[in-house]
Amino acid sequence: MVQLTKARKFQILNCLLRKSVVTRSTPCKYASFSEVLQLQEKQYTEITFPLQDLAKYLTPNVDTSCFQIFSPSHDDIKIAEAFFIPSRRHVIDYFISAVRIDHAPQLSQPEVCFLGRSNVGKSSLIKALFSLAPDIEVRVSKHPGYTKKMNFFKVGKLFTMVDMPGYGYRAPEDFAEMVEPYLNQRPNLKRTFLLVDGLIGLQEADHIAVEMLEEFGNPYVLVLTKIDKAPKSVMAKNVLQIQDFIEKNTQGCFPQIFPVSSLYYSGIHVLRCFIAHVVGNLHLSSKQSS
Ligand SMILES: Nc1nc2c(ncn2[C@@H]2O[C@H](COP(=O)(O)OP(=O)(O)O)[C@@H](O)[C@H]2O)c(=O)[nH]1
Ligand SMILES: [Mg+2]
Repeated sequence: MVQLTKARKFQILNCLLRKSVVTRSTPCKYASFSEVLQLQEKQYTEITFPLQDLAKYLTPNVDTSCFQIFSPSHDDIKIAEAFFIPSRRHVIDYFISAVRIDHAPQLSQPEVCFLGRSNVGKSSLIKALFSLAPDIEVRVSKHPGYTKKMNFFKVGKLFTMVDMPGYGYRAPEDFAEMVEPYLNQRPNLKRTFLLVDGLIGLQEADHIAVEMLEEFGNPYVLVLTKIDKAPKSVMAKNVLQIQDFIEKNTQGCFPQIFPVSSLYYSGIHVLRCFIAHVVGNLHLSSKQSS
């Protein structure tokens, strides 16, 4: 019988994993910030600063000071966007998948990961962030929540983005298998983006993820997904509830929530800017905390 080397087995495993559905980003009209800048103010604010847009749906006594902690200038957003545009010298592409933490590549670049329940919109968000690199392949499993793997994407030599396996009804077991060892052992992990469904808000499994991030002392950010599906009143209620939760129960969570729509690119430009900032590639023109 032919003996396979460890490297060859790993190569075959990766080939098998690549047999999931492959989707490519389709560049959308508003994928680039220069297009958004052409819009009327109302639409510009909706797409660029969805949280600030929401402020007008709240009663005047509501504290919105957390809405603008990270509020980059146009120049900051444009500079950050350049990191997400591929070129011959700055290759942005899918790198590798890993089904176990000891299969994860050892990388020295800073890393950010996207964590959340199955179907919350992790892969779609990564696709939207990479929409200026239309050739990139973002894999969406045929059976949501079935294939448990981490997908690594390289952004040139600058940083790595990781699409984490989704957790769901098997939440504690899913965490123990892969998410927990990754969060606990990844030395170059700079920030975890924990995705929460904008229509539903925080759920039981999200609370487990928050407890884990708090326990390990990992800095993290809450991202509210699919905001195009949520009526503004529902989103306002969820934003305020989550903000209250962050303030009262967390230490490592960034106080500002990032609402996004991967379909309409709302919140995507500012999120690119935040990522570029936390991985150390962007020094903002105005003083911001992160
Ligand atoms: N309307 C809307 N649908 C979204 C958005 N993001 C993701 N979806 C849909 O939600 C489903 C799950 O998305 P996916 O990215 O595969 O979730 P994942 O399992 O967390 O990676 C897919 O049908 C997406 O098309 C969004 O911003 N708006
Ligand atoms: Mg996915």
